[in-house]
Amino acid sequence: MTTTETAAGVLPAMADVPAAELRVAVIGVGMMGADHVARLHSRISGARVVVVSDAFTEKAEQIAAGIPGCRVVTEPLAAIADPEVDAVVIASPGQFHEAQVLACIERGIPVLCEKPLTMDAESSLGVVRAEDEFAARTGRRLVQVGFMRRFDPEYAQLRALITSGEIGEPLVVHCAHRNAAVAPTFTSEMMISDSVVHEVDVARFLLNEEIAAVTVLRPRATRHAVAGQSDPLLVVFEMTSGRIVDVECFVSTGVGYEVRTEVVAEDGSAMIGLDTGLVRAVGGPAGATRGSEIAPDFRVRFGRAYDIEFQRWVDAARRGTIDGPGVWDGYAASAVCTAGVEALRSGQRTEVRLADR
Ligand code: ISE
Repeated sequence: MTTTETAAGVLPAMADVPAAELRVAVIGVGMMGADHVARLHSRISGARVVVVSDAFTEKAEQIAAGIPGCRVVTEPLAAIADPEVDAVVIASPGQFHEAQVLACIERGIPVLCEKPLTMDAESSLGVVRAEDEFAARTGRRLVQVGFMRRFDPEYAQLRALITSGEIGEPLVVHCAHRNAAVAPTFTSEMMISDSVVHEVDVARFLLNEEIAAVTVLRPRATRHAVAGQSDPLLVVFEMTSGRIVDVECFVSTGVGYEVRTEVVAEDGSAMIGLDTGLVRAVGGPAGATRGSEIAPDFRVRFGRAYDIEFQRWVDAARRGTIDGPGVWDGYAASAVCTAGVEALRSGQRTEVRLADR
């Protein structure tokens, strides 16, 4: 087997990828989209960004100017319809995802859509049905949802450990999801739909089952919380088998980006996210200390996960399909977040309403 050298390490190359490079349109070049353009341009093989699209034309033009052969198509649906585009990355604001993803399915081209898949469970289910209909006709899946943690080597290792049976049956999962700071417009509802949504996917990914009910507790708020918002939150997922996942979500810690996950099982436990990369010992006026750095944000903490995610998506897209979480995962996450926001508002345990698969 041949291999591909990327920033993510040495990845196996797909044996049957076509020779032609994948021509990608990136819709939305804000913080995340711009990061993805840079990634596709400099670290991912087999693809090039040919179109960028953004409501802020100036930003799009500035990004396109740095990529040879890349042009701006301001209207996102025109970018998706462009005959020179083979695949699409959607990093636009969530309220535009539904129409953009449906346009990709309509054209039959692979798409990697950042979360959320759509803004609510009902519209996400509509996307599931549209892609199911395409898959029934062609045997191919087209929509991958950007839950990048599944590609993080630590999460992959944790899942492999659980699957191996070495620590026995998982019983409880403890998660911490901390951001140093958020925009003043970030509400407690967004803590569920924008932040805890990652733990929703992690819980489903690690335990391989659905979430049945959600409860949200509001501990005493930090004085650094966005005015009027509850921060931190404690979110409890009841899995269908009775396992429990708890998530401390705290988005104004003032410290750094910390994401920890500990699985407690019948014959042992395992934890990831300790940020113990390089441990340095230094002297100083207050005495010697030993410590390591904490990533400032998710682009750094999950940089490698994004690279792996993109390389695998490009390899699959060149074969006309996807390789990662799909529409059902996006829909399930929307359904759990809908229940989570309801639980936050009511203070009550709220059951997740999930359609039949
Ligand atoms: C952001 O949208 C993300 O996806 C990050 O991973 C998360 O940590 C952050 O809280 C969200 O706002």
